[in-house]
Amino acid sequence: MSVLREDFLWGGATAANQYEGAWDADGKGISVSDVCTEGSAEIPRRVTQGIVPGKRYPSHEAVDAYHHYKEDIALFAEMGFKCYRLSIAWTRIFPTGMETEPNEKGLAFYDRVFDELEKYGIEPIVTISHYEMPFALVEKCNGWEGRECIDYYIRFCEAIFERYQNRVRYWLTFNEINSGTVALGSIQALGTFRGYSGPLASAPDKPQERFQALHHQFVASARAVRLAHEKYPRFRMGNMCLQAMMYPFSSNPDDILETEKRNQIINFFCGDVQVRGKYPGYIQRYFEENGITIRMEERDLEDIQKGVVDFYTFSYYMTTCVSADENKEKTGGNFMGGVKNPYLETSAWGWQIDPKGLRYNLNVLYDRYQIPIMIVENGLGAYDQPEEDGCIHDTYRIEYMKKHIEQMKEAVKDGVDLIGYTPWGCVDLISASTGEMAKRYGMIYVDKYDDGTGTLARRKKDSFYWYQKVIASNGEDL
Ligand code: BGP
Repeated sequence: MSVLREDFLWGGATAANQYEGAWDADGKGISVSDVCTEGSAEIPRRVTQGIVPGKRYPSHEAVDAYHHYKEDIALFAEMGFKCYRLSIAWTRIFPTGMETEPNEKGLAFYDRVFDELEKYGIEPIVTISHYEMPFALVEKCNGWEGRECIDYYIRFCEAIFERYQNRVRYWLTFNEINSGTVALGSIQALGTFRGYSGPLASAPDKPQERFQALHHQFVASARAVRLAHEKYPRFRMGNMCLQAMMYPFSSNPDDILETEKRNQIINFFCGDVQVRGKYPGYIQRYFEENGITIRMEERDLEDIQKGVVDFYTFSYYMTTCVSADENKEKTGGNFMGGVKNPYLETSAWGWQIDPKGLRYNLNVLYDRYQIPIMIVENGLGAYDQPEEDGCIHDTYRIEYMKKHIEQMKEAVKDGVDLIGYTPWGCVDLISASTGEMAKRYGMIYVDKYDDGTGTLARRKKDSFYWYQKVIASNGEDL
């Protein structure tokens, strides 16, 4: 008998804006990611107000899954995927977000994708909004700061719920919703960057706007969940948080308290709202101390209370430390850096690698919420070097995944109800933070490079065969 449940959802994850390309095909509108330029580990990725001629926007072609989805899904099936997490590009369905009727060609594209998944018995897990809101809504109402986004989002949900009701059962309302609790989230997650052009990480931080925008996302998410529960009882609705748990750097009580405070705001606040159905006590103090006042309408708190999710999902790449001492050495990271942990190694992009942190995260989350959990992103962004014969011996990726899966199993033994695992970027795609191709996560290599060259041909890396074996043994043969 295996440690993991027999119906464990093994799979992989992608997002439309980093994967599909075809940014203006068949009536698609411009998304916030379509105005984010290329960048690299050294050169910051920038955002522009609209598309500026002469700049390179990697999402425009990405790895062209719009035209390669069939071969990719066939490869997923060959690896043994039970599920596949994808997002539906809002701008394919409602190009500016404000139309009253959906774009049929956009809807038809995802029908074709779901046909293909059905052919292989792969269960889709759909992220409704993954860093790809219509750019027109940034111009119109400063993204999610505008309350009208709630209605536009619900219109989008109504269209896709109705259309795919018999094909999709698992839905996630917002990707990494808690990225809105930090400054960087104002670009791709919240769209609150009207008028700003420049590096993603240097946008002027406006916490009042961010938390107002987040409130609108909470209401939108809750209404989507309510709509699903009322009209489509077979749906299972999940949230999605970026889980970057923080450890106290030392046993100094000041470090402990500072860590607790940051974990509350960054790692728990959104989950507390979406799972427990109300604003937690600690956020009131944070709002007061930071001069934040949330404008609410009467129904909002009731929606939040009634629209709680059925399962909790999260991305996991790293942990960081917190110290009350400002001078401690820092490390980079997935949306949020922190104090460097002397016990951990880092990836080439400075993300601290911490498999045991995954077990810790799972335990903490399950203790807190007591609902099923799914890990919907995890993986190692690395520079892959194909051999002369084209083979990619990515032993470092196998090592990374093996250690994380081991810890995931430990967490299950600890009693966590873990229902699935979908490693990020199962096929190489564009990095969200740096906009580069060179940061690869896939088990499938895509012949595509940062200068725009490449045949887009797909090749199996060593990790492809390894993951195939892991799935076939339900995680026993690592
Ligand atoms: C998460 C996002 C993904 C993905 C991943 C890896 O924050 O949900 O969209 O990109 O991180 O990050 P990156 O692409 O920056 O390496």
